[in-house]
Amino acid sequence: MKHPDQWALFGGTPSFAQPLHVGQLNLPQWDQIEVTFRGIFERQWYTNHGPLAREFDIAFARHLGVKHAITVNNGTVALMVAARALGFDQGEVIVPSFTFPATVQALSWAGLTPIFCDVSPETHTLTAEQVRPLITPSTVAIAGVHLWGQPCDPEALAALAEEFGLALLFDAAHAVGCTHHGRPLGQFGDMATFSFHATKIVNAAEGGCIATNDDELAARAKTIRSFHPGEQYAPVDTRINGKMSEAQAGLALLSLAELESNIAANRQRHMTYQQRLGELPGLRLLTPATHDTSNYQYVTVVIDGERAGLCRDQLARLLDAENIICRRYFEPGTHRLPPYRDDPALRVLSLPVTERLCRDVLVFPNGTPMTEDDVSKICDVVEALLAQAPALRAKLEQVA
Ligand code: T4K
Repeated sequence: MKHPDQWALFGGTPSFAQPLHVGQLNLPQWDQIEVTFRGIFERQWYTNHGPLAREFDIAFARHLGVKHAITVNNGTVALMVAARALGFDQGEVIVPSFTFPATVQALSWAGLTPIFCDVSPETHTLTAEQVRPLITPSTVAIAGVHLWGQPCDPEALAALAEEFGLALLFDAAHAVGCTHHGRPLGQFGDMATFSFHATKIVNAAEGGCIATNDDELAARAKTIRSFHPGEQYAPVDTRINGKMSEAQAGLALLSLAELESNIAANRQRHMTYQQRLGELPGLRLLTPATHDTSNYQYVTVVIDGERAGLCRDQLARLLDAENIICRRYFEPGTHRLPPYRDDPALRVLSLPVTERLCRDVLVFPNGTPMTEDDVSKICDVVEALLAQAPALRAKLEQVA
């Protein structure tokens, strides 16, 4: 084991020669990419609802078991299009702050007013009990997030939405390949949106999708997604260029074909993390409930600084220097970011679980390029750092 002076933050050699980033990229084989891209160049058809984009719409709808999958150019645009497709010009939407800012900003972009709600400390998602007291006559929708691929109380929120006549939207950006009681998460709510960003389990470099079983919502979303005259399926006021390109769709199709094997490999690494880090005092790794399945892309650890000996920020700083590039998702909470933090009403907002998670959550690297040895080595480093916590705390104060 390294002596406290030998850690990279204090001048030693980093444990990894190259940075190991949180979002390890799940990439298909180069020869498959070459064949797909040759086809695009030969057809000379690069975008505007080309054959690969149409094929991916069908393939992803089949994968989710929904009637419509409307693919777009990223997960943020998927949220924007879905929020517009709900058809409200104004109104309040209950949404978590503990999420990527895109979830909330998309609602604002659509003219809706986000009402921030706290989340469950166990799942990091909204619950019906937390949402109910925030419903007012101005509420038009609930926007839950299946954060880290964890189901966001789908049945209870659906019942609540029905009771009050509200729309229910799920941001499922993290949830490709995740199920709840055997059903893909894209099947819950009026609409669910997905991301195929490079760091996601299905990687189209950039990409997104709106999934729905509702023909009317699908017609509106498809029309909003494109200015193309052949793509008018419903009367809408505003449209946007949200089309998925052929290059994105080609990558998405290849990546979707590898989904199951990527999940299996992620799961194996996740288990190693769980066995090693889950045993350490003060560390809690999020794992799916027995009736759920995950894509295991996110290795999310909640750190109790008192019990662990090092708080999240101290550990992240030491790991960073070792070239283990974890991320403090999602800090600060969206309610503490512009434009929301400048809203006087939000200054008194109390979101205790959100504040704690923003302070304590650290997401570790995972994804296909990583080996089991990488994971073991990361766990060795974490274990060794925590074992030396008192000495390292003192040293950290000196380099502050
Ligand atoms: N809803 C939720 C709940 C989301 O988490 C997201 C996005 C969205 C909606 C919106 O979906 P998109 O519009 O993005 O499709 C990253 C991703 O950019 C973002 O997609 C994701 N969530 C978020 C959780 O993570 P950043 O700001 O952390 O990205 P970045 O560039 O720092 O990348 C993370 C790490 O991945 C880097 O340290 C290095 C590595 N990386 C990244 C890229 C882009 C690579 O190795 N190669 C690459 O090409 O947001």
